[in-house]
Amino acid sequence: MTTSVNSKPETKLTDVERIKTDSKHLRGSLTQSLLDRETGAIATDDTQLSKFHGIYQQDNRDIRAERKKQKLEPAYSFMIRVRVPGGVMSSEQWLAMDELATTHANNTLRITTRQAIQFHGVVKKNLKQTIASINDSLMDTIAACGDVNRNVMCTPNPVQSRLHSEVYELSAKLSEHLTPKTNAYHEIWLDKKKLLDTKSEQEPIYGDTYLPRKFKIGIAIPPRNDVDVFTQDLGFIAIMTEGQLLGFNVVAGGGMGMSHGEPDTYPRLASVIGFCPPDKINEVAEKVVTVQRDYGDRTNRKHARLKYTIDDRGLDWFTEEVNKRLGWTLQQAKPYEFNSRGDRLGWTYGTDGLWHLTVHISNGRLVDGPDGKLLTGMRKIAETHQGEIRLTANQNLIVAGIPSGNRNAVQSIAEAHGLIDKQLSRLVSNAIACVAFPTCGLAMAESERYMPSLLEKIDGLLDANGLKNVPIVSRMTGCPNGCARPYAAEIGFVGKAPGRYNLYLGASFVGDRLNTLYKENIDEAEILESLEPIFADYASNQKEGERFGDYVIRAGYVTATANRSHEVSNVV
Ligand code: SRM
Ligand code: SF4
Repeated sequence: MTTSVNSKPETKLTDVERIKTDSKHLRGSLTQSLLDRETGAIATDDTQLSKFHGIYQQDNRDIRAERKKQKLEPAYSFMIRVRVPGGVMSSEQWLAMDELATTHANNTLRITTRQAIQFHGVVKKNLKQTIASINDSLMDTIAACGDVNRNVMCTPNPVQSRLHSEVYELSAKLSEHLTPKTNAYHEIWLDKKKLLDTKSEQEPIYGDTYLPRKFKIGIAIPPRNDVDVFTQDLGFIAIMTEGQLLGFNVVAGGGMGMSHGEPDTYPRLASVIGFCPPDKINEVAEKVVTVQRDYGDRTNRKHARLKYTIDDRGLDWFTEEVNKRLGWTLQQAKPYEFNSRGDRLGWTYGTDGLWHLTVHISNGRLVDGPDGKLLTGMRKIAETHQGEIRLTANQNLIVAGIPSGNRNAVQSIAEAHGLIDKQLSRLVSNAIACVAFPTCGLAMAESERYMPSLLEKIDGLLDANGLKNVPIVSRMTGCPNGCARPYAAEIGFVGKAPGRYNLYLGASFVGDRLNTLYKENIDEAEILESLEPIFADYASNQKEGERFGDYVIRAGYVTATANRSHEVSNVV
């Protein structure tokens, strides 16, 4: 937080707070902006409000300089994020998304790191129609972005299918409970009747100015921590006894975002604050949200996430405040154990007697390209498949609930369209990357478009050291915001400038320890030079079953970072 001359904390609210306050519950001048045919953009204030409706204004950065030279406005288009609570959708819904991808977007569908779907490249004149079509398929985009609770994540575990459906139902209800109640979305995008008196409209949980910043919830079903529960503002860890759901451990204060060179910003893993019964998760989430609503920093957006509220005031204060608002006390957390974060690719047989096929999608981008006709393949599967399509936190897809009789048909389509790749390395199957160029306005380096070629080279090094079958969690982002949760990766690459990355090492395999900065601002040659001797050392000196992330700490390449990491090189 900045301080003024008299040393009192700066209390001036951020401009986004003004925009929210003046917006009449997120209406702003969005309707007028959509009608303005002079420009492909929307009004500046509306670019903040559109996020609450799941819409980001972007421009194609590949051609930004050229357009400027030609004195043209940037090539504006919009990214639309569709909420998919728990990542579960029907085949019909998949087909509806596919149709929009090919009619209004850039012929791709993007599975996000939070189990949602993104369209890129939608131009202003098609925005309203696209949102209306999304709603026709019983999906929506409200609260997919903005200072509210985002898509609620949930382990889409196909093996423990009965438990999954119980926990999934809870995550869907939680998502609904925390959805903003404003009528603005329906008025602007769906032409529903306008409320004449917006003053009497209530946002019972958020209040008129919503939250100070984005808020994220994930629910993990051990032994898998695919949702990276400790990176969430609020996480729930399902606790089972003899296959029955007993309740959830509650964790709070996770978050990845930081800024280069600003040590007051940092990634943090969530702290365990207690346990609650299954029927109490909405109540617990609501109280945590209201504590953050009332105490989060509205004067500095870089210091506005729950992790800073907790660190500024103390975990004990926070837990007490939540308990006070609940009117009862969270119980003591119960033991749990995680053993993985990646998806189990290929076929699994569920406790529901149905088959599930998990398909690897490189960095979540479904496109018809040289590596296969992924978009067409999934369309054909969805046309024949009656069950669900589930999106994973590792940007993959599960064709879920396939009766034995349909298994071969799905397998044939998947094979014919390059959706099943038997050659996939362990490194690649455990990797994720954020979008970055050309659409992300904050990207400093490539990510999604670059990571596959870098991984191929790293795989070469692993292979040369006999490590090709060792699973290692690696993640890349094009900037320090952390959209692919890179600070929770055993090997993390964070973009610093075109072609240059910070290299982080030493997070735990299961996601309960952050990594540490090992080398700063290095290019591809330096990345490979840095990793090669470490792999050789690991190959010769690892103890049985010792994970790469643990080894680099024991061998002294970096020191361990428990739950809060700074951008200070910690090489020992
Ligand atoms: Fe993110 C901003 C993409 C998950 C932390 N994120 C952005 C924007 C919208 C850029 C912008 O503000 O203009 C990116 C749009 C790129 C594009 O062209 O599509 C973007 N974030 C993504 C996605 C699509 C990455 C992906 O490859 O899948 C993910 C969408 C998730 C979803 O469905 O809701 C995505 N973003 C995350 C995650 C991971 C997570 O939530 O599990 C994080 C780290 C966790 C966290 O929030 O701390 C994350 N995104 C950020 C931040 C930093 C927030 C902070 O506290 O500092 C920003 C920048 C901001 O908010 O100012 C950001
Ligand atoms: Fe964009 Fe940075 Fe997020 Fe990547 S990590 S999508 S570059 S904001």
